[in-house]
Amino acid sequence: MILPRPVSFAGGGGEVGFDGAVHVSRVGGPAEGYRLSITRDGVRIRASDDAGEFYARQTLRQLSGPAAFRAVPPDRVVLPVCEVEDHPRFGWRGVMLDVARHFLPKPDLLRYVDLLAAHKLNVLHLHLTDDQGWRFESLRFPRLHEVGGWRADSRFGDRRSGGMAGRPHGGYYTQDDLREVVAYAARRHIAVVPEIDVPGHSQAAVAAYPHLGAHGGGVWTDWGVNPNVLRPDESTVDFYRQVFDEVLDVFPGEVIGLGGDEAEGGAAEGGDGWFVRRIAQHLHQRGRRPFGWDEVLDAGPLPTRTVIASWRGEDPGLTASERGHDVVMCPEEHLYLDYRQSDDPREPVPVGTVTTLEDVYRYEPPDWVLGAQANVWTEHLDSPRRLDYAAFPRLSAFAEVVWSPAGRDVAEFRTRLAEHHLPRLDALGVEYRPLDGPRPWQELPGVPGFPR
Ligand code: TNX
Repeated sequence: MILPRPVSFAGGGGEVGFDGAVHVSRVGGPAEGYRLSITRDGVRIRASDDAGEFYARQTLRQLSGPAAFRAVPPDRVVLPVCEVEDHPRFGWRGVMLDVARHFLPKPDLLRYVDLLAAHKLNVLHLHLTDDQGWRFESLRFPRLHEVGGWRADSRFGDRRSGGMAGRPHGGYYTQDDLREVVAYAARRHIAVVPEIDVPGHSQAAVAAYPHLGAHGGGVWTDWGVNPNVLRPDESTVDFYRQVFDEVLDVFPGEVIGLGGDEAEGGAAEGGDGWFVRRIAQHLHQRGRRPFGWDEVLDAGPLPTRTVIASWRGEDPGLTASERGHDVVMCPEEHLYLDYRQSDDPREPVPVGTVTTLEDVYRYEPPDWVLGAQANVWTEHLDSPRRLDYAAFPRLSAFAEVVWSPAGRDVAEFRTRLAEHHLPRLDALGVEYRPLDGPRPWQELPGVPGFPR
């Protein structure tokens, strides 16, 4: 009944009333771990650390019934007498939200932090910049958010369709907004990892400051891989060092993303990857760990502490590990939540390959990685309702992949999800994809996709 499934659960039979009183203590044990004892004498949490206590309380909330997930939970609930022992399998249990392609307003972002916490996920990777939008307020270079923060139009559905949506899109977070998100997440034991994508996926920045690019152009209104990359010279590196210094000021966490994906042609002065190497060195010198998509492995030698996100399957992750890097797995064939959830023709804006709930659940990360993350790209997710549909319940399956011991049973998971977890998502108001397909208003007939 608990999700993600704990390491062990022993039901003692019977039930006890619970009014919120919990006896908490610290004991030695695995990081983020806890033991929850519900007996006739009361509720007791023995946790390894603060995170462990936090996760014990999440489990307690789950055992309290779906109403515990409402904005006003019941004062008194009935709990099963039981003993739960639990700790996560991986230390990086992440979700990447692409807030660049479509801006996610701050209240909705905070709601996602709560949803991650309820699933015992602990990394929120924010993809803050891309060709189609710049979402980070820069005090030094304000045109980045003022000009780069909005676009005149968007492609309607897949980029291979001829159509445009015919309306502008925009938004950005102030530095105060982002400090608030970081603090809100920290209270829920979630680290926020910002990403400023270089040297590709940068046309919003080039639109704001044309000297950064070779070709100029406005904030991009198309989707896809854009050959218009940053100009590979010292002055552009210097500009970005200043931008990253502002980012470091807002995000105190160790890991800072520099993107590095799909930079066709490379920003290459003295070889491909020159730009990525310079930025990685800068972050390293400032005491942080650079974090890049697996293409950065072609950039030449990077600081060993650089963390690699392996998205083109797991092989790049293996290469990275051989070079001494820590690896976060996010293979697109399992963990791209923008990809369609079935081959049902009613599936809204069907892009990518079929990635069912079961496909996500069956992903088995190797033991030697830091962890894994699910990536939610938002070209076709232009509202929180669309985001909910794409993310859930696949993100619930993912939470179990990164938390629970290996050797899981898909059929058992599906039953537990349907009987116990979907009612919690209902109570939270998450507009997930029902297991048997979209509700009529979740379909988007006429918006062209590109199923692979
Ligand atoms: C590839 S994965 C991208 C994104 C797109 C995504 C669409 C990666 C590092 N780059 O720019 O949004 O595919 O699925």
